Amino acid sequence: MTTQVTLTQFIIEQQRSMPGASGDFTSLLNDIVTACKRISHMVNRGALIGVLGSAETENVQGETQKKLDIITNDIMVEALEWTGHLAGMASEEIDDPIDIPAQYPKGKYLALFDPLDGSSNIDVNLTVGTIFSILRAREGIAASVEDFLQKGTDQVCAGFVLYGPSTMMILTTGHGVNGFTLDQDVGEFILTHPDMRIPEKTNEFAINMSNRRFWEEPVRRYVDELMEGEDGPRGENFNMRWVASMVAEVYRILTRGGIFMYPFDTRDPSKPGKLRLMYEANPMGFIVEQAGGAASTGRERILDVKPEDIHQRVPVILGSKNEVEHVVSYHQDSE
Ligand code: P6P
Repeated sequence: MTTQVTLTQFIIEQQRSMPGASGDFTSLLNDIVTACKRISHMVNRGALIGVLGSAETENVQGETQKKLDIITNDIMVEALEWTGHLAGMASEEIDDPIDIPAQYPKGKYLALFDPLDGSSNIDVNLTVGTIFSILRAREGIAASVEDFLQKGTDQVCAGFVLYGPSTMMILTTGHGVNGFTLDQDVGEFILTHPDMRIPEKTNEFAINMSNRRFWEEPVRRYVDELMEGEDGPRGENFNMRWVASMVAEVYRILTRGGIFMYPFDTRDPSKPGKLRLMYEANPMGFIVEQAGGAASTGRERILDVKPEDIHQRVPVILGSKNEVEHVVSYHQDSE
């Protein structure tokens, strides 16, 4: 009989190793897991229950929302607001911080999330996911906007759930990265990928090449050299992938290495990148670093960026350490 370790068992055993752990965090994580199981079921049912397509509304990012963007946001909020573990929430889909209703106690954590990352792929049945980040709050006090503006290094936990051929949860609490696969028959996430590590070297890069004319020179120089292959300065050939779903790209990098870039973009100087710091770049940066990779804006470590706004965007260059350092060195050269 193979002893399968469930996510619940894994979290409780980790809690035992933390002196003074009250079990609040364990309970919060289990509530997030329940929400993500519900989202997995909803995403999987898709066209069968009429949840595909546009909601004909826009989010704070000015992006047209899919029906599932709103549905999954509501699932996360409804699963977490009553638990007494949170002092507030922030979501990609909601302009302002989400208050905990007065009838519920305020807890000692903040949850920030992108409820359905890559949702432009949902109508074409490609992998999407939920990304979440947990910060500490001022216990028992309703969170202010300033309470959310903590650096990525202050994260207690970061994770993402992939809704793909398998539903998987990738999680870090600062002690490495572990992957769990949802056993749909049992309804439990099972530890299938313990202690995930990103290979330092890679020959695979991910970037949306159609934006090349908007990149800064260091990124153009780096990508052009990859494209020159073995005849160019790198002396070897590279492969490219672009799924347009960050969760899928990051999981691929965790399993076989690679570098993912959504760099500074001159299209709109008010938007230094497309991806959002608080609930995309920071959680993914925490996970990638914990797996032995690196995560940079090109000019500074993502986890060191001092947040100014809950929905602020940053350039993102993350993955195999050697390649991220290569891109950073080209930014330094240009300065
Ligand atoms: P583009 C999805 O909308 C997302 O936020 C990330 O998951 C993904 O990496 C990126 O945007 C894709 O952007 O411009 O290629 O559609």
